[in-house]
Amino acid sequence: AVQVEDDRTGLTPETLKRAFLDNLFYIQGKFPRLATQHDYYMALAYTVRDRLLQRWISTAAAYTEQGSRTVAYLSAEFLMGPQLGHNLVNLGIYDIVQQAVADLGLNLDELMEQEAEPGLGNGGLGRLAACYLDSMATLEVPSLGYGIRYEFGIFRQDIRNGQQVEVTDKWLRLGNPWELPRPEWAVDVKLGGHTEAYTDRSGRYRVRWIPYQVIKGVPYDMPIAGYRTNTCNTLRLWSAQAPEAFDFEIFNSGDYLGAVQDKLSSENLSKVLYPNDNISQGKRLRLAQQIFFVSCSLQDMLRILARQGLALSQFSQKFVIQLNDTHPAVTVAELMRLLMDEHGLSWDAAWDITQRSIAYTNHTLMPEALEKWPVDMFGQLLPRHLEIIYEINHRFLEQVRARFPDDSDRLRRLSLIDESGERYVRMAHLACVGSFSINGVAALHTELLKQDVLKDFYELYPEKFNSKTNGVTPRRFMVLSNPRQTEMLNRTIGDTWVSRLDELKRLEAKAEDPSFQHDWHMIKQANKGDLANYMAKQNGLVINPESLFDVQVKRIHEYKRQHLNVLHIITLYHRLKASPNLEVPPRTFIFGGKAAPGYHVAKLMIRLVNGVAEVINHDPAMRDRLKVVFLRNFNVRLAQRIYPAADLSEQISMAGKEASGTGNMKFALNGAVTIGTLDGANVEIRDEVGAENFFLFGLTAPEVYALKAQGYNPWDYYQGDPELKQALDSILVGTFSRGDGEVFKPLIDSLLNWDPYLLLADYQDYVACQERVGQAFCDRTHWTRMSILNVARMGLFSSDRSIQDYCRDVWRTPAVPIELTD
Ligand code: 26Q
Repeated sequence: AVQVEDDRTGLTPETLKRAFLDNLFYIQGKFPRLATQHDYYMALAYTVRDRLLQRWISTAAAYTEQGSRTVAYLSAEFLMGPQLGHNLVNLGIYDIVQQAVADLGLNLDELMEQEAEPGLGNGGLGRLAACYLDSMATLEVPSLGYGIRYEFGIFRQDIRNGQQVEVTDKWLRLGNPWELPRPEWAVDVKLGGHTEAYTDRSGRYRVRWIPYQVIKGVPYDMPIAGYRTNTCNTLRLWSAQAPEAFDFEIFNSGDYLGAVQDKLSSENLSKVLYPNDNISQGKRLRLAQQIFFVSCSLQDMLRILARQGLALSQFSQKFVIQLNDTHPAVTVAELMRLLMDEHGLSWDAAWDITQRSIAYTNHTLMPEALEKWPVDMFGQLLPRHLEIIYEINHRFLEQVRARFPDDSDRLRRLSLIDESGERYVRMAHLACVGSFSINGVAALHTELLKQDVLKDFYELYPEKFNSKTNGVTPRRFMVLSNPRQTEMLNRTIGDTWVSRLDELKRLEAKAEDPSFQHDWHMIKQANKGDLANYMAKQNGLVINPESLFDVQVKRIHEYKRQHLNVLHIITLYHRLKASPNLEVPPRTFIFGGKAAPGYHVAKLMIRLVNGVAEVINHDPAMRDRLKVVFLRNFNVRLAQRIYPAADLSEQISMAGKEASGTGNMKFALNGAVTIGTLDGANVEIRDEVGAENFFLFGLTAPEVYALKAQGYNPWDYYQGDPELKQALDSILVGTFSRGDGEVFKPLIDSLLNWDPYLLLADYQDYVACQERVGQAFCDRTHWTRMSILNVARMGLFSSDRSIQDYCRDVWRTPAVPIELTD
């Protein structure tokens, strides 16, 4: 029989072209003469989506039939980035589609540029969630991501007069072809009000919650395709809506306009992503967002459980819930409430299920990032949950008292309620007590959790603690973003490394091969040329692609120390002014990253980078020697342009502050060499690539603690180092602020008086280390060899490895291969 390819599933060029034009006509309602680039993008996106849906349906059918054990990954953030290119890679049709659209006179890169990226996250934590979804699908692990469908993602960053300006991110404006609304699975979430005790018909004590407000959560599903597997999992994001009738009848009888107002305020819940990274403000709306997506997700899991004919007692066999930090930690109380109040289970039965189902990942050592909610606020919004938390705490502290008699200090430290001043609910404590697994995100981070932040919990429950070093997906951060290096890898070691990253090891044999080194260098040059063109367009600068591209891109934060990088630049500038014949390679310093809108010092740091850039880039003596560039609006799309072009990766946080870092891995995978402290995953990166291929500087975490304990005085360093003094003084007198001696005063004052992140203590070692970097870069063979070995030894840092570790040690979820059905 003649096999005719289906227009919705076929993968040949002819079928793809036909489907594409069909979608342009019937979905966009345009014919080619009228179609915009965006219309073409949408037509292509729907063409790709059709192919995903076929896999999605087969996957859902298999999981339902087999009742597969499923990971529920709960995260307030999923920083997905653009979907079109990534889906083309994972479906294995990138090249075919590129050719097909070219045949129609279109350019795939240009179409991909049309997509508004879903920026539903701040930085590392949100991007990690996205990498993990990719790896779970690739490893055929049944999984459901649960989060919030923010109408406004992370703000767009504009730079005006050297300063950050925030612009709202209306990413849904032109429609989102990558989501399917599922209104039939909407659920209600209660907020506010009070509770009442009553006795049920069998004489049991029960509690009923009379809420002040009910909000409807509507799920929107995004397909998550694995790399060259048939698996297509789901990311389910909840959108808040006013319920149909509730507020009309009960609260606002007669007041139509008032009721419409209330509806609007309900919809505010999923309106905007909080733009803070590693800092928690106790805002009521933020807590409402957390309970909203947690309650929706748990109700959805209970619906799925019932649909598959499973009993409540089987919940922990069907699902394992991974909490991405404490943002969804209210899961512990909400699952208890649902099981007891709505499904009639006893406390003990509900607690058994809860504790067996939940696992918690901690992502921070920063005290100001540990979430705590004022008890009053918590009780007003979630009266029933507060009661449950009090009861959990009561029973928990009883156990602690039995294990550690007469240790009231320990009880105070462990309590779920902080009572040292105003009373707070401690979300990390709730997560620790309510879960069977607690993990850090890098070896050092987990050790510091055990010794410090969660020490008391470690003494109580050592068996719960484990470490899972973060990873990144090589599909997005190599295959999609760095086609040149991908092609060279494929040519050299075949293409199986894409899902088995440790195979990059086989490159080591080539590290000394001059012709291989030459090709490797040329690829880096070409990537740098692309970024130089981008910088010319964006920043109006002529960049020498032969210069050392020294890059720091990440959220702007004092602990990440972008201003230490700036102090080095200023020092180099002063040295070159004083000794024009100094032999240093030309360097281009590249920065990117957003500051939380309310974080004034971080915004000043951006201003400082731009102030230094203005002076250096306009100094004729610096031409072809130094350039400084701040790239606006660092996001996933821009990240994909930057990593492939970097020579040097700046990972210079104060030791003991960066939980893991993941940008460090993306840079090294793309052949950048790292300059860094012994912090987070830098430690493991250095162990893997070898100390000789990594530029280490700075105090270690224990040295940091010792110095602080002994009494740190930044002033001593300022007085003791003329170059440091000159650098700080030049900022203070307005050299980089057009003579204004006030602007940067708060920044410099903080450094001279407190310097909580020890910039001044690490300055000298950093500058000396940068000198060694410069010398190494001048020896091209040496540098290229380091670059090759960095890539060859990145196998450990695939998110596939991280997910395999979670599956083995925490989730116990077997892979479920999917067969395609028509
Ligand atoms: C909390 C409460 C209220 C508002 C906002 C927040 C909030 C939001 C985002 C707190 C923290 C975050 C983000 C934290 C984060 O990105 N942490 C990073 O996680 C990465 C993945 O594990 C690590 O690699 C980084 O080291 C860590 O900083």
